[in-house]
Amino acid sequence: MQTHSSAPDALFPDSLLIEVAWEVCNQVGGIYTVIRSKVPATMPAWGGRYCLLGPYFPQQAQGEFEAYDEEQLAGMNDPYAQAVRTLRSQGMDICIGVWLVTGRPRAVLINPFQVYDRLATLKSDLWRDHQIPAPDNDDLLHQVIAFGHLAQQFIETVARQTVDQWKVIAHFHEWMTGVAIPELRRRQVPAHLLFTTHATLLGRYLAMNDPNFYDNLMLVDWRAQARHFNIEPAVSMERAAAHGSHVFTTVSELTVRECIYLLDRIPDAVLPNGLNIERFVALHEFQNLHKLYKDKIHEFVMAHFFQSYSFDLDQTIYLFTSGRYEYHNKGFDLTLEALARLNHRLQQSGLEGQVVMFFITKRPYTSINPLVLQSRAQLEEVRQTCRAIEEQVGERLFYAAAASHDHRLPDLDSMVDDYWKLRYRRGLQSWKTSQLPSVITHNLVNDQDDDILNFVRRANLINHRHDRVKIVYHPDFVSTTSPLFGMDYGQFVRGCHLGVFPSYYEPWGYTPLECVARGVPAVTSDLSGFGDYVQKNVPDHEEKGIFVVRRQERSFDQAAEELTEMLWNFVLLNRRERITQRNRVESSADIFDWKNLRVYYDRAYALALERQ
Ligand code: G6P
Ligand code: 1S3
Repeated sequence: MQTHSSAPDALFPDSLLIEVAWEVCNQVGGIYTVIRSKVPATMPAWGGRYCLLGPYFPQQAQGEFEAYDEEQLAGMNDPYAQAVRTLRSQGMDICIGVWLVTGRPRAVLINPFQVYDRLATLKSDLWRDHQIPAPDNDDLLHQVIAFGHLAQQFIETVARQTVDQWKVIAHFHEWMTGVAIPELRRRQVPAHLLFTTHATLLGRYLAMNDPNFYDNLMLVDWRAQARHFNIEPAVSMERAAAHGSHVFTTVSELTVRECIYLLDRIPDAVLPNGLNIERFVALHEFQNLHKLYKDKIHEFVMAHFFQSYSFDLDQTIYLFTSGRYEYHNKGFDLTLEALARLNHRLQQSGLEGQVVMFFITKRPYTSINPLVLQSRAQLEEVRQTCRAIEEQVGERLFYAAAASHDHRLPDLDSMVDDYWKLRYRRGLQSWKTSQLPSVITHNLVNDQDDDILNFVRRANLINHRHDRVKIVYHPDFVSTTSPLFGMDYGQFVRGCHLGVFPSYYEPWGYTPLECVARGVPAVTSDLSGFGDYVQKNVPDHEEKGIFVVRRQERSFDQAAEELTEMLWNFVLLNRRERITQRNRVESSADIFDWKNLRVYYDRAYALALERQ
């Protein structure tokens, strides 16, 4: 890469782009999705001029990062390889290679622990030069400070070595990497710096603790609150990054307000999050997958409920919510309230059918509930017996048919050996129980203080036979290795009918978008960045299966009633209507493809190039 880029899609052909994130080759949460899913849309525009930068954690990087060996590195002539060689010659532990994700971008990873012996100096420099305090015993902050220092050195090396040839854009995500920004400015490094915050630290804490968060936002004394929550160092880093960057951005209009009042800088731009939307060539393909994975969910439901009582699976609707366990912020409280109301309405209505609601989240647990596991094993035993009987009857019926003279169906019962009849009866006898199906699938470390469990106990929504809304609380993420579902999260989403995410605090919120990308309708709220974006930019979004609960300036009760109404209307749809709706959802997903949303990033880069 000696000359400036001439690729047909190339943007800013005289610039390099370094995107810095804690989650490069290191999956922690939503920012991993942003960075990773954006790569396929970024590479055509930037190609070899694009480089990701993140901390090196061998456990995490293993399997998704392939480092270049010495020989490969020696033969490379681009600015990133040159900078890595320079820094290595100075003793830095830094590697360059390929992130093994779709698009295969270049990545540079730096081990933060290599400067731990100099932490005291790094911390006192941070305080002296930028008034950022750092505590003694916080390992995450130590990693952040160490990585920030090393990232600053890498970017400075690239920028100074290429100053005559390239303009360098360095784009930092979240405060953990943004801590490098103030020092890059102090040292007047010739680079154009962007900082994107994906939430404000204080915003998240306040929203969790203040029921009137949005009303009180204007009045927050940031330092006093940061001290109150014991997060002053991290908040100071976030503020320094926001103020030090040439272009400051966030992910939604909602977070803009937080930035103004909690970080004291108006963002220059909003960069909404997208996905790499992959569509099947044949439309019916994703509908077939829905059926396939719904059948797997049916298996779980049979094992979980039919031990106590049965219902018609063909008339059962699967709803789910998922996300980190932030009971109030993620809207679990509102969802439960609406489910209780829906249950009541369905009971009164005389309509057929069931609703099963899954809460998929993560809580400390000791084990999977042994009774839940046992039920699954016993049902499997019943299935084996049924298969053996099926085989025996099949063989004998075939023989009887061939030998038959009167063409009449013989007595099938007489074709089953007593052994299998007994085994069938015993299997069912030992499986069936009079106990209610458990709400939760695992034994929690703290069952008594769990908000979801306390709600269902209070509301008596505990899977009675007569309840028309049943609850399954799975306090672990769904994965292929999970013995209860045995499928990955994406497959589980496909098998459900509706995702429910009426968050109270959600800067963006990928969960409803992940539903839409798979053709599954979803509920979001106007207090989530995604919902707010949909309301403003997607006409007829309800037609397209994206439902936005209005929570801004509305009481909990009003929002719960609106959500109940939405769920009720959904439950009333017949199969044909659901299939049509899924088709519409799936075809609207393109709006959120990075190919369409990358333009927001491009504009921010253009603005950064104008500023220095
Ligand atoms: C998909 C399948 C159909 C199936 C339907 C069930 O569309 O292609 O074969 O009947 O799903 O839809 P439902 O909304 O009832 O799960
Ligand atoms: C943040 O992750 P979170 O779940 O802590 O960033 C995500 C990506 O921008 C965003 O979707 C989410 O709302 C934020 O909260």
